[in-house]
Amino acid sequence: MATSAVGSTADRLSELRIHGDDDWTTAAPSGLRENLSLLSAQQVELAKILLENGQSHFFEHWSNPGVDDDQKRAFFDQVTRLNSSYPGGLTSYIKTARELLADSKAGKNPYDGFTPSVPSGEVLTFGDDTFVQYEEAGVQEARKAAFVLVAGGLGERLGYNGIKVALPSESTTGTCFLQHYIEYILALQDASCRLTRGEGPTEIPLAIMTSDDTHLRTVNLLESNSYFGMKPAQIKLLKQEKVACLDDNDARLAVDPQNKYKIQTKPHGHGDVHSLLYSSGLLKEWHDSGRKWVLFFQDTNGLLFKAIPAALGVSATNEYHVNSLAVPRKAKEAIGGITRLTHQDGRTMIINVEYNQLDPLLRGSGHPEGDVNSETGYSPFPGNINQLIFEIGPYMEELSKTGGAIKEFVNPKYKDSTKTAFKSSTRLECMMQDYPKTLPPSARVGFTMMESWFAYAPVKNNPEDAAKVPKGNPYHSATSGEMAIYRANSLILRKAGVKVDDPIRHVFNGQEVEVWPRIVWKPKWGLTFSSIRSKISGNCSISQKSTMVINGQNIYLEDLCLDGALVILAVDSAEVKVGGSVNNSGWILDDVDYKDTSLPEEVRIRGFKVNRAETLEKTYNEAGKFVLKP
Ligand code: UGB
Repeated sequence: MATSAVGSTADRLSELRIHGDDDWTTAAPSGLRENLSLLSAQQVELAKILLENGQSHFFEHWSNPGVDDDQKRAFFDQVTRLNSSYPGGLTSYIKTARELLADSKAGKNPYDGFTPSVPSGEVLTFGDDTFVQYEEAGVQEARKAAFVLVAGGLGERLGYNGIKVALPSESTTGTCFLQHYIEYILALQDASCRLTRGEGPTEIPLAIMTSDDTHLRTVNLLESNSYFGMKPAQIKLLKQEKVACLDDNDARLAVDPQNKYKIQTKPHGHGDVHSLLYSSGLLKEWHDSGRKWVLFFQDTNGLLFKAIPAALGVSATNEYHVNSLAVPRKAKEAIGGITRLTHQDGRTMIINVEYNQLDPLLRGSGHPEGDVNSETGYSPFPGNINQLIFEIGPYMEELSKTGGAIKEFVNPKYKDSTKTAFKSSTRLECMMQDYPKTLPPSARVGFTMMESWFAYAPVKNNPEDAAKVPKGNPYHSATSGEMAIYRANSLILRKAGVKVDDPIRHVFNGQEVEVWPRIVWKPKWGLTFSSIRSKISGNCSISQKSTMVINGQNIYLEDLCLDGALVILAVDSAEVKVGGSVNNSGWILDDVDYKDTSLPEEVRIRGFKVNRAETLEKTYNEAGKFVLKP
């Protein structure tokens, strides 16, 4: 049925000619010419853009009018989305793609003319006086902050079927990453408002960047859990669009292998977050409501928020426009290296050099050994953990010039050394940490280096790949991510004066890890080191086999000797002193195999499940002062 509200093909053709257009249609493929009657004026303009940019191949296999018409319209709906979601539209996308593909074919190094060197930044040691002061400064500033979680990635390396923010960060309480993050932000909000007695903004907003791969499941996770205690209006979701795939060096857009009326698309990368914050007006809204800081973070780092207060304190004290969090990096670890780049013309910048580019950059600039550890056992370049803190004023100013466009790159896998054909389609990509690349030299760009044990333990690798990680390098798996939380909490309590037993070593899913006591607390109990220290007194000890869950703000450990499992839940108005000896069989970690499909995926990928053999569990639901002393 070829009838259409916009008239017949002949009418459309003559109408276009009457409007003084060149007769572009004669050069158009017949598949398009014959279907013109289906298109609106706006869609005709888009068709012209495609033809002008060498994309006529899409129409070569179009059926006659009356066949697949809905799919043809859907094609133009997709073209409309791709054109409007990219700064400068498809013309600009294709032009940039051609330039970057030509550079890639010529083997041009994006860092040509730059010499890398190790930058200096703020190096923090957990728990010392400087650290504690920065934490306090950070909590003070927090009410003026807005958080941005980039969660549009599918996590192909992890191979998990759900969204990563729904994965439990640890299996003692089963708290998923998103809940964990939201509870930390709420705890920061409360602590900051208490410290500043409610001056200025009192709610910390959270934006979450999603994609078609993660959007609906993120909405469902939030809605089915009452937003984990946050007000729904505090959370804004920004969905990123994918970009068109490229089939060759001329930037011919790829036809979807499953559907000839569709352009194949792939994710553009986390760098989209800047243009989305800008184009949605959210950044302006935050700025106008008196916010000063924007904090970006990634989907699966269960330790990150331990580092946030001090890092924000560094930003505020040093007046950094951009502050990247970093940890010591092992050579070849899949995290970028923070590098000072000095150009022949004298320009310098401190920027992340991505893990796959650091080695060639070093080899090409007088370091023939490439990305290797120094005598310290670590790469001399601090490892970027992609936790970024921007001062909102300078950030807004920059985005008003760039619209949030970030320098892109392309990474085609060539079939052979002639570099004329690709093994599979590629696309342009961009990374959020490349934002400082367009900043003027006067911008205050710094970094804050923290110890990895308390700042960084992402969940990115599936068990099989994790088991193959070179010995001594972190696994970045669900197993190591969870064990890192217990280790950090044990070490923090040790630093606060608790005698915590040494860990044992155990192999789960082919990965040897340290197993510390399974100690977990809610963020409102232990937001900063000084708040944790203030809740511990006397002689406390915790054995290796123990599990301790602290779920309440005002729970105090005093002369507690724990050898087993202890779970305490208390409302904020209940003050509970916990002491004495707790002895029971506790909770045991039973080994499981990741190939055992009878178990849920989130259990299998960590290689163990918790067997809750015996527990002392106490709940305090009412206001008052209580003592728990078995
Ligand atoms: N993400 C999106 O939101 N959209 C996208 O299109 C893609 C990703 P990965 P990778 O510190 O851990 C980054 O895949 O390759 C989100 C830094 O580039 O985990 O490991 C996604 O949901 C690297 O410099 O990134 O590398 C996730 O939350 C290093 O710092 C986040 O972006 C490393 O992370 C990161 O996606 C690290």
